[in-house]
Amino acid sequence: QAAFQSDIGTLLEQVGTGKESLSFMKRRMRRLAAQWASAARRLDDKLRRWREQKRILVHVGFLTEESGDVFSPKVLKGGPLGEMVQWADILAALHVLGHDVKISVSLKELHGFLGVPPGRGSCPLTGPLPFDLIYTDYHGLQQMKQHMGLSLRKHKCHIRVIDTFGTEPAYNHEEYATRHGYRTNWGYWNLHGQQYMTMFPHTPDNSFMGFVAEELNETEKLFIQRNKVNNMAVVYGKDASMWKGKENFLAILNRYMEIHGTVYYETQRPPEVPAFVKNHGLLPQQELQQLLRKAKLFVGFGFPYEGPAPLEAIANGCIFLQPKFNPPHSSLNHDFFRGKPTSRKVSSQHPYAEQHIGRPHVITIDFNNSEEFDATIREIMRIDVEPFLPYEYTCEGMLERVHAYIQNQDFCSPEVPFPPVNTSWALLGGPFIPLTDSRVLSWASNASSFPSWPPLSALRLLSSLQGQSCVEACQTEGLICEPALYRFINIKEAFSALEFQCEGLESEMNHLLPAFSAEHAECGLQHDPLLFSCAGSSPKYQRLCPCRDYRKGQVALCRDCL
Ligand code: U2F
Repeated sequence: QAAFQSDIGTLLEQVGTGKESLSFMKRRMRRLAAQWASAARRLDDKLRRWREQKRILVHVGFLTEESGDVFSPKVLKGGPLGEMVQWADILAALHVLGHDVKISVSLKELHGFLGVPPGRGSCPLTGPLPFDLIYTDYHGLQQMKQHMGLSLRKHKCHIRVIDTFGTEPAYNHEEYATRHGYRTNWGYWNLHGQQYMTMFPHTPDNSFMGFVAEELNETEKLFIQRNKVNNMAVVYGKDASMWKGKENFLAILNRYMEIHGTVYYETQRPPEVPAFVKNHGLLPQQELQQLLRKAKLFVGFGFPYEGPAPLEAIANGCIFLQPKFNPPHSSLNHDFFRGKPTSRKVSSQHPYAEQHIGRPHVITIDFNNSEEFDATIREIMRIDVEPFLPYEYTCEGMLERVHAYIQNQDFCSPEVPFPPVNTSWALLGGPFIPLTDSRVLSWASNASSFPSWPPLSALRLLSSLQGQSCVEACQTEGLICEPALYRFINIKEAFSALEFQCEGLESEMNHLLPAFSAEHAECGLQHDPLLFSCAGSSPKYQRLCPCRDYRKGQVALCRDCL
């Protein structure tokens, strides 16, 4: 049985020393320890149930010397910290949930934990896997392939890949990606899409892992609001390159506000940062939080994309002002995303902040329009906001979500067989098919004897418009697309239930299927479950979409998912 543990002493010992990245992670764990402990108590009270203790290996591939570890030397020099924030929080969550966690940041440790004899690095693991779950990243996956050889195929259902920006099914399916131009340096592992775990809930095709931000109690919130400096702005960007070419906005901002920055510099102020900016240099996380508590505005100039800092700023009562991207940035038109295994369209610097939080905490505007930028700064100085942190980014929210994944996600059991075809969906009609309905389908009761998570009762069947993805179709009904439920709607009866008249019915490998093609009244079923995908659209298709509800502030979980 897994018992919540609030003492993180043994975790800190395990994390090891000798790299700035590890020291950064340990400082963060210590700083948030009390917050994790009180969240654990609250979740324990809420769940009150037996939880199986899992044997978990965490192999952080990008921090291994063998992968080149380009991150560690830049920790104190303005390099990316978002990944370290996330790994520190994953480790803390797994530990606090009471699992048996082992940590590896080198190939030697990986071999040791997997029981591969020293010096026989590329020898396949022959015995049973000594872990129930392995959390790693793309680098780690590659290392495991090289060093576990063929046995990786046998054990891969136990693997979870921490993948910041996400991997869409079309890129993950090796054969399909190769044939249809979705091959990248990263994808093609033929995993189940939900084995990839992202930093933000980018696409429901992947699982949302996330991280946490600092929480404030009511007294702290009041204190912060009282002490806000109305004309103080902090610019987002710890590397000087992020400020390049932004003189125009800085000049406008400087008309109204005192501008602060936390840009790394060695001996001299970087030329990209004008003299009127009060640059603090790169700050320790705790001191950055203090600065954000005073500031009214946190302003992004377009890079870095989708980092943790805007959530920290909003949690500390700042308004986050950021540029809208029109056209959106993606792997098709922007270098940063090029080669990443996703076609996701990034509509602003921080789409989560834009879409899931929004005004008054987040203001997203066209930065090409100087007048609008000027007017927005003046507006910001007039409005008051309260500190805000979405539940899914609190320690309790992260523990709840990770607990639910660990106890329920299962990529090792055989797939539920597709339902029999002699069922009568047409009886039900209406835009949704509530499978809890008393006229519940014969196959559904049959299928429900197979474990499903999210439960089948959460399924709501919808069709998309032509050119619309299932992500969007579900969203327009206040629901979320749930790829785990595709297998229940990949049947011809689902078409008649939605009143599509099929002239023909084909089963194909195409990540947009199941779908209806109006031109020839063709109904297409998905041939390969690995290609079930919420993302993707075509003007040719009206897609069939398995939607579900979600908990307020916890989009990863349906109402009956806990
Ligand atoms: C993102 O990585 P970044 O590290 O650039 O993301 P940020 O949002 O800037 O900040 C990450 C953390 O850095 C901390 C801050 C955040 O938790 O508290 N920090 C700090 O300690 N001291 C400072 O002076 C300033 C910030 C993203 F997370 C990555 O996944 C991407 O690879 C990267 C590029 O898009 O952006």
